[in-house]
Amino acid sequence: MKACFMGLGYIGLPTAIIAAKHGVQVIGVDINPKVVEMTNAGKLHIIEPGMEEMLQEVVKSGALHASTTPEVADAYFMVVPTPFKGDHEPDISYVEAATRAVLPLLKEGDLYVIESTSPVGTTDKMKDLIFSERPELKDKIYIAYCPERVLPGNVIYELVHNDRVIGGMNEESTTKAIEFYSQFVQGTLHRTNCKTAEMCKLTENSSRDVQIAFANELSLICDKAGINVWELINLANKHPRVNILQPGCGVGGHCIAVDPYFITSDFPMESKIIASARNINNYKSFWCAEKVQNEMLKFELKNGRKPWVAMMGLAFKPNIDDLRESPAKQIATKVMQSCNNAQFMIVEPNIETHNVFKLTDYKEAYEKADIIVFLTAHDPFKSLPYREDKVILDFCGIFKK
Ligand code: SAJ
Repeated sequence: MKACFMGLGYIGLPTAIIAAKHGVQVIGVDINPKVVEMTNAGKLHIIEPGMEEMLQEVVKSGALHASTTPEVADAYFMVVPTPFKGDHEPDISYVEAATRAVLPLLKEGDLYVIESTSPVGTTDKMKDLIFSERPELKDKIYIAYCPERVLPGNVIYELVHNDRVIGGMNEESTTKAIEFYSQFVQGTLHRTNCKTAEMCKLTENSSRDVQIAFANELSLICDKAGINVWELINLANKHPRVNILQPGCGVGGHCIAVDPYFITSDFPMESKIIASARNINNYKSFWCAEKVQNEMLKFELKNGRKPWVAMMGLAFKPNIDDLRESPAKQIATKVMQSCNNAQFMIVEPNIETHNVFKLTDYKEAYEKADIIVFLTAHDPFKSLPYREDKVILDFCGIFKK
């Protein structure tokens, strides 16, 4: 069995590597020649623990090779980005371009799968495109949608152990896709249709966004009411049927802050809670930035000098080194741009250097700063002692008590 993965990003590359490790002959395709070159040299261009060793193994054994152009295979996987265009409208042009690239190679009996997070109806659109260009393949190939659900940082485990939802354009397509994924997935493969599978992916991330928005809304209420939100949530969660998530400085990353817009854009009248959750989570970052600016002013008025401010954590979530789409980074940037005469120390223990920020060691910054702003709940911060003599803005629950 030969499989062609279109897109060697955060999902395409790990999936290609795991498939290759489980006996599939894999060709990985990316439009970026640098990515192709690095992959063929056994060098991982993404950040994922344990993945590089596995890449080297499959490149060395010949099970995986990368190229800028697709090759004839038995199964084709579209694992390309679906970004926004205009005002949060999903842009499926990469899925379409990848589909057009494999169109001439498709033959009877092949499997075509979309993994990219996609608006509802995308698989049907690609099916129509394929059959309009290659009408002789009608009823002769298998088409399915199968979203990924892996958590960055834990991809090797989750790619194999998570359950997956597989939605074919017909029963035969679902069965064919299940046959492929069962080569390396140990979790249960759940059957459905394309539209439900597309909506399922959007629902999972929107559900988490709504739950985080609830926690963030509580944090705003508690700030006004003088209640410790962390204690409150901990106590409420003692109820057997309550499970509130944690507030933070906003929602970042490439999925949870993005995917809900794929629903709100297509169903604006119906998706009230989903849209509102997006607004609350975006607003939380502005609110945090304003809090910092206010504390800086208060400090200056009280002490007659500009404060030293430590921004603790830049990554989009705890214990990773991924700064893309990070609310912590946005807040640090916004505050620094609006107050260029204050003294800032930027801390991110998971990276060594940054091309914009000069980084300071976390213990040194904590010692030296007058105002400490905890933006990302990295583990090392939790061992710092609470200091009454400093202004501490704990947006992510480092000192929950
Ligand atoms: N966050 C909070 N409070 C919480 C939990 C998270 O503020 O209680 C914030 C994080 O700090 C971060 C953001 O939410 O800024 C997103 O982090 P995350 O850990 O919730 O999720 P991601 O974006 O790393 O991965 C998600 C996962 N989806 C779900 O948990 C439903 C993952 O399983 C998906 O595969 C991934 O999106 C994806 O690619 O779609």
